[in-house]
Amino acid sequence: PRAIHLKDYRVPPFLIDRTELHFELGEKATLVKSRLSMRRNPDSDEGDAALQLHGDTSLVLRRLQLDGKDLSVSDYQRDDESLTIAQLPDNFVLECVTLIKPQENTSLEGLYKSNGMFCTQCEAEGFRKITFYLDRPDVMSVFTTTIVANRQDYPVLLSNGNPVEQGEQEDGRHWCRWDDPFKKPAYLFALVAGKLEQVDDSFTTQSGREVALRLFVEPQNLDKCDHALASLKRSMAWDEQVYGREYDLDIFMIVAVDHFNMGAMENKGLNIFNSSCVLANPATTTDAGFQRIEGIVGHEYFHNWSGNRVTCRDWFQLSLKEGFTVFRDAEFSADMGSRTVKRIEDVSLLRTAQFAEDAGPMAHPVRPASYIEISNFYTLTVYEKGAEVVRMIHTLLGAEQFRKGSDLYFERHDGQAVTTDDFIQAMEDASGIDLGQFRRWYSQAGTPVVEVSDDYDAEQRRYRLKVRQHCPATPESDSKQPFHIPLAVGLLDEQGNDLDLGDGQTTKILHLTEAEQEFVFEGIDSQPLPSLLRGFSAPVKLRYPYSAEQLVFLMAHDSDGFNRWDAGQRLAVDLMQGLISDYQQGRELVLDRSLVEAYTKVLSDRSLDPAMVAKLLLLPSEAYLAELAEVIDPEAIHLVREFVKRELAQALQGLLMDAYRHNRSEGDYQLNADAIARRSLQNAALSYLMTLEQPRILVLAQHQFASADNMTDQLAALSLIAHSGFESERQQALSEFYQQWQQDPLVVNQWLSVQATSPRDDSLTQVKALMAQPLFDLTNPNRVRALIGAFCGQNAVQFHRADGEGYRFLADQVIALDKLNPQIASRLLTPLTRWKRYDSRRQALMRAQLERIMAGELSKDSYEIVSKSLA
Ligand code: B3K
Ligand code: ZN
Repeated sequence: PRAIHLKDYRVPPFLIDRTELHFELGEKATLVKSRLSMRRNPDSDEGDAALQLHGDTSLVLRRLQLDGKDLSVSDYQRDDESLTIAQLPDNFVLECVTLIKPQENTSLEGLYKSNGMFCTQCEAEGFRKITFYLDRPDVMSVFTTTIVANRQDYPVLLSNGNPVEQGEQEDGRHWCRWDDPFKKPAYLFALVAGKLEQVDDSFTTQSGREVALRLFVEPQNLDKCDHALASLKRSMAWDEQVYGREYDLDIFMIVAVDHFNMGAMENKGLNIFNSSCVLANPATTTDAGFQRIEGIVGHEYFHNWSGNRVTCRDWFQLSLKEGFTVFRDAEFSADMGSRTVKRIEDVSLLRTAQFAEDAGPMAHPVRPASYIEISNFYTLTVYEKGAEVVRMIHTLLGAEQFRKGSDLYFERHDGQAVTTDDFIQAMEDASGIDLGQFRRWYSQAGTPVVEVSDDYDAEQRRYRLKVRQHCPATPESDSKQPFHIPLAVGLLDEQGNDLDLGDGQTTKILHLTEAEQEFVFEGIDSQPLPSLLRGFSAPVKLRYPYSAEQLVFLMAHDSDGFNRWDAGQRLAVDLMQGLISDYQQGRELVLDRSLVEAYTKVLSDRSLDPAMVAKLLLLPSEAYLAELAEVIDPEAIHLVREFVKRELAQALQGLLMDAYRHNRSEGDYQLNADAIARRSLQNAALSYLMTLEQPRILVLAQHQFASADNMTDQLAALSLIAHSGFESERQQALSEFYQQWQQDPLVVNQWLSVQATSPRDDSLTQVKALMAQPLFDLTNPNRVRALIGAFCGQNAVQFHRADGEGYRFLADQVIALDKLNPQIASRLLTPLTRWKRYDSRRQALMRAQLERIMAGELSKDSYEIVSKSLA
């Protein structure tokens, strides 16, 4: 497999003005007829270059016609990936008939079947599995799609745009034609055919146009549609208010499918969703699930402007649409719920998973410079770090100038395929602010480290911050230029009040642009305590030698909600790192009182939002502790975290019990911010209490499990009981839950994950046993993620068992899956790619499995990941 480089980009030599597609859907085979109105691109410098259409090996070419005349095999050349035709006129019509077999397509890319329904996934390069085409995002065309299928099995026939015509045939087949007036690249094409029910709604845009909203689901899911539709309407209103963006077609459709490689897809006017990211009701969906769905529905909807109306020139620019759209959906969620809680969740993900990616063998810039398989670059770096980069632009420009910039961007580039540089340029042009150095965030990989020290001169009433930045080497480059980092800073006085930093400002943005800089604050009456990187103003690792007392103080007083939480995290991390090394040295573990004191304050402070209390109580995750470790010791991390949790539970029993009782509501389920917050605190408290292994607490959990009227409470209780040492009770709860929910595949997935993430020593055996049951299906990515993904990715202590069986298990699964679904196989590999972070024994075991995978025949997807990991 060969790498593709950004520097080799050339404009397409041909354009496609019109694309007319005709699908004859069948059980044995599907015929795809295309009629492409093409011309040479006047902007191309490739002269009379041949036309090279993308086309997967699986396409069976039945007929090819140029301007109505048949072409014979000597008129074109075919290889594994393309079809080449030379000596073409400047304008022509190319017609092509291909035969494909969607029912055999387990890659879930291109046209495939899920539970008897036909559906498509074309991003990034799936359209070439449907027909021969210029399958690149800078070739934008107007599409008309006709779908013909048996009416009985496929009463619903959908594609992009507006339905314009339909009819019946004599043979029991019917057809429907769709017209999409907006030019789009092939990756936004979609087709769905199946026995689907629909729920209708509508939205009136700010200019008074009525848009029909339609959610299509399998009949058994009709009671799970309300939340997605309500989220969609909120998204549409939000994008009008915050970005001035109105929806453009008369109809917006969402389809839920069970077999899907990722969360959802923003196809023009016809979003296709993984059923797990759209279907919800209180009995089957947790609060986190509801919030996730709202965010994803928003994300896909927002793509209509940031992605579809303005799209990417090439796939190196992926973050142009993804980073920006994640930023948009995060702000949407922040506006719909608690801003601080949303920020805490996003930063937690970034600091654990994205920072780990940035420090691993697959590290790449937000705008990668090369790839072997683009599917491997739908990463936390492109999405989450990309969103942080857009957030920093927002910080540097301020809300008003940022809005001017986005307006200019959408206006200037509507209908175009552009680059991240075009985005920055629009921001610069609209605001007049220089983002020259800032652009390095797009081209340099790695997580910058920012080290801060300070001194205070009482006589001069002067406070100074010394700041140094550096960025560790990553595979693509050893030396990094300094980044432009907006560092948001506040200074607290002895009472914990913010100092005025000029003009009544209590938070100031310091512009770090050099490797070393000094910032001076004048007129400071006493030694202040700095609150640094407020709101996590840049995706960096911040170092400042805070003492435990200072952190406890910040936890109680910082006016920045994010930093209050982060002070608690720092305090806990410091203590736990000490305990991890105590454990490794065989010393007795003793928990320092500072954490107990801090948590006592948190639990006693009735003025705090319960959601915030729940977040403050959550100890740093094992994944975060691993990311911070020099050499990761999964066992020590797990045991120490459990120890700290138990010690805290012992010391705070009374307060935790109060928090549990006070926030628990039996019956009267509600889904609003207040109720969600209370449930989160209730379940956080129960999770601490369960570590005490007391029968009376077990009874509480069992009662909650049995009486719950919502999945949040039921699943929280199940997972605590299932991960406990109460043997018969855990088996009973697991089997009752399965009995109750076996008909609901999404809930069964949750049940699988609970077992896969159990820290008990028998969990690998359990996972294997579950895989052997008929309910498991290697061709269903949700099942694979729920069981194999959860075990390997979220159960560090068992995946990293000393005997290496976890690694062998993952390698076995990847080898089997790579033949069926390369995208899922290569995703699953992530935990093995981090082998360099472990002790030498584990390194050898992990490496051996990577080498075993490498020895077989591999997809491009897995080849890229494994070869880069071993390099
Ligand atoms: N754009 C899609 C992701 C497609 C992934 C293809 N391997 C979903 C999203 O980010 O909205
Ligand atoms: Zn997206």
